[in-house]
Amino acid sequence: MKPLLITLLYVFNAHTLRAAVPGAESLAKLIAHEFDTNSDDKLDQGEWQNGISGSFDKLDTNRDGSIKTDEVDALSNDIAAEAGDIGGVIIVALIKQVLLTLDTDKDKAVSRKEYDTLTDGIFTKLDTDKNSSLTLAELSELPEKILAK
Ligand SMILES: [Ca+2]
Ligand SMILES: [Ca+2]
Ligand SMILES: [Ca+2]
Repeated sequence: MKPLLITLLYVFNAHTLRAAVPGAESLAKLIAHEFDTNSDDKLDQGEWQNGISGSFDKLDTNRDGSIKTDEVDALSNDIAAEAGDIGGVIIVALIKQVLLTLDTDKDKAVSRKEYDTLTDGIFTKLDTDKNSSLTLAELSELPEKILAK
């Protein structure tokens, strides 16, 4: 009896974790809104690359060539204006979490080079149906796919 219950709990937990990275959908909408230059509700590889590249400059508010978490905090108001107050808080937390995983040399700042790893592998990883474009649903997997690394 006990092992079965534990197994069920484990499966349930694993499922819940998988399904709910808080803010993932709001973040996906924000990214789509920023990156989707031809407004077809999908991101092709070019839109993704330009978007990622442009978002580095946006996040690097003091223009010193690296992103620190307090720079993300400084964008809280802008993000909240886009996603609502609660959505904003969750998205800011999520972006910081993603940035931490990109900081491979652990100097508490994300350099352009570290950030660029988002461009290279992630598009392919997110494009689950391999049609070279990302839907909102595919984009919602972003935090999970990065954080699960
Ligand atoms: Ca598009
Ligand atoms: Ca770093
Ligand atoms: Ca796709």
